[in-house]
Order: sequence, then structure tokens, then C-alpha cells
Amino acid sequence: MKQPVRVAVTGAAGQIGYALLFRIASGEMLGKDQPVILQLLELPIEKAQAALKGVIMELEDCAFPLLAGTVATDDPEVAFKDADIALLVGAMPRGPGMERKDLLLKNAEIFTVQGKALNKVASRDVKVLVVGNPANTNAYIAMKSAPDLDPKNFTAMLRLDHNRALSQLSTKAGVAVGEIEKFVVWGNHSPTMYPDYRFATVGGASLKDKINDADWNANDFIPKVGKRGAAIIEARGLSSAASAANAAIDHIHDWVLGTNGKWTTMGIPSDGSYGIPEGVIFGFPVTTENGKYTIIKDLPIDEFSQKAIDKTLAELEEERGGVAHLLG
Ligand code: NAX
Repeated sequence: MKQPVRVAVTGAAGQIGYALLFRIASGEMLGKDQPVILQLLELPIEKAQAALKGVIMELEDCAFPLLAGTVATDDPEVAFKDADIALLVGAMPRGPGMERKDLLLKNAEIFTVQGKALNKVASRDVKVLVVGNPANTNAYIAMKSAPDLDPKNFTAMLRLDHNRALSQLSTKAGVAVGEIEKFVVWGNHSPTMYPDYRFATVGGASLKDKINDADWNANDFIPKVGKRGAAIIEARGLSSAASAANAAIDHIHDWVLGTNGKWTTMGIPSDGSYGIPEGVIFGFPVTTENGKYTIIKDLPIDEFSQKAIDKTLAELEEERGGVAHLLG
């Protein structure tokens, strides 16, 4: 039997947490032969801790053979102790009348504390995925607050946007989702993201040529993927949870276990590729192998794409500017 992997999850009693933990414990994220210890963080308020207790009771009642232990806490340094993987899901939601700037600052506090705790107690190889919004900037703050950890260990979730786009492309082109390769979503996890299927292939043939509809791309596909989160809220009365948890599982699964040469999208600190300033957490096309990701380089960027990339980058730079004074 393998040694258990320690997986920390914040916001564990929230709706994404509820859709996530049972799948991690059943082996869907790290493999059916990989035991896990879940280290769960919730706010130090009675209601949140009680809800977390209930979730743990249900985890126990599943009798998952791979679940080697659970820890419930309100202390980030307990949750992140020796963590190999940290899923930062909990975040401050936007309240009524709350300005975007205030939301950024509130979350900056949370992710500064959590970055420092990771820096202090997590495994030196911890793989961090930030799901809580604004995900890219929260990941940036956590990364900057953890100077002893490799910045490459900090990522933000663009995978839900990636999966949403794949589904739209599959419907439009009449092909199976699993047949589509070489697709990417550039930029911020926000409506400014740029889903880009110019390089995508199906069975080796160009998907763009098959679709051949520039108007659909600009006026239907891109806005639909960007506004999909809002459409889910309108339909369900709640934000995406099962699909978000699924995307988090896909992201970590692929990061740890590899993509076998296939592209995926991860929000990662830029190395300067494609003119994105170093350190900005940006959605890039990557392949993964042996627990490491590699950016697909030197793709041609046409005028339409450059404009879209500039727009999402400008938003990220503005967010970064809004929290710069906190990061010294
Ligand atoms: P919920 O409000 O259901 O759950 C969040 C949980 O986090 C709550 O139980 C709360 O008590 C806890 N929490 C808040 N601050 C915390 C802190 N400092 N430490 C520990 N726990 C804390 O939200 P849920 O629907 O689960 O969504 C969680 C986050 O994911 C939100 O920020 C949401 O905006 C974001 N999303 C990100 C997505 C992405 O693709 N990157 C998509 C889905 C989702 O909208």
C-alpha cells in the first residue's frame, strides 16, 4: 500500500467542498490505489464547524477504503501541516452592495494568512490550487506570501472554463468531448478569459476548419463560456458546485498523474511567455509529466487573439495593482 497523501481543503463545508471531498476520498483525484488524509479547514464560527462535523460524519459513513484519516480545524497551520496538496476553495463571497475592490481586499487578507501558513508548515513540494474567487489574484497573493515555496507550486483554476468550452465545442462540431485536443483558455478566471480553439484538433484534423464560423466564435461561443457561471446561478439559484469540484479534481489529477502529451489549461505564474509579465497568474496551455507542468510555447497569436489576451491581462494587472500595497 502506498503512503497516504495529505490533502488540505479549505471551505470544506461549503457547496463545492460537499461535491469534492467524497470524490477525493474515493480515489478519483489521485488514483484508486492512493490513500489520502483529508485536512479540512473551515471558519472559526459555530455554524461552519458544526457543518464540517456533519460532512466528516458522512465521509465516515461511506467507509472509503482509501480514506486514511480526517482532520477538522479552524487553524490554517493545522490544516496545511505537511500537506502535499492544498485546495483553497473557501473565500469571502461578494455581499450585497460590496464593491469589487472591497472583495479583493477581503480575500487578500484570507490568502495572505493562508499563504504564510503554507509557507510555514506545508510540504516543500505542496501543490496548491486556488478555486476561491478572484482565483488568479488570490493565488498570486498566496504565492507572494510564501517566499520559501517554489512559485510554480501555486496555481489557479481555469479548468472549469476549459471544460465548459470543450462541451460547447463538442456540441457545435458534433464530436465527442474526449476527441478534442490542443484547446486552451487564456487569462483570468472571469468573463474576460479567452477560450481559443485555433489550434484544436479532432482526430488530427483542425477543429477550427470543421467549425469554420468566425461569427459564432466571437458572438456566441466566447461570450457564452465567459458568462456560463452567471447562467448557472440564474438557473439553479446557486453557483456552480459539482462542475467546479469536478474541474478541481481534473486539475490536480492531471498535474500529479500527467496528461500523456495532451494539452490542458492551468492558471500558473507566467515565465514571461507570450508577453505576459513574469509572476502574473494566467491561464496557459500546458502539458504535465512527473508532477510538473510545461507551457506550450511559441504558438502564433493573431490580432483577434492578441486583443483578447490583452483585455484579460489588463484586468489581472488591475487586480494585482489593487492589492500591491499589501504585499510589500
Ligand atoms: P460556499 O459559500 O458554499 O462555501 C465556501 C465555504 O468557505 C463556506 O463554508 C465558508 O464558511 C468557507 N470559508 C470562507 N472563508 C474561509 C476561510 N478564510 N477559511 C476557511 N473557510 C472559509 O461557496 P462555494 O460555492 O463552495 O464556492 C467557493 C468559492 O469558489 C467561491 O469563492 C466561488 O466564487 C469560487 N468558485 C470558483 C470557480 C472557479 O472556476 N475558479 C467556479 C465555482 C465557484 O464560483
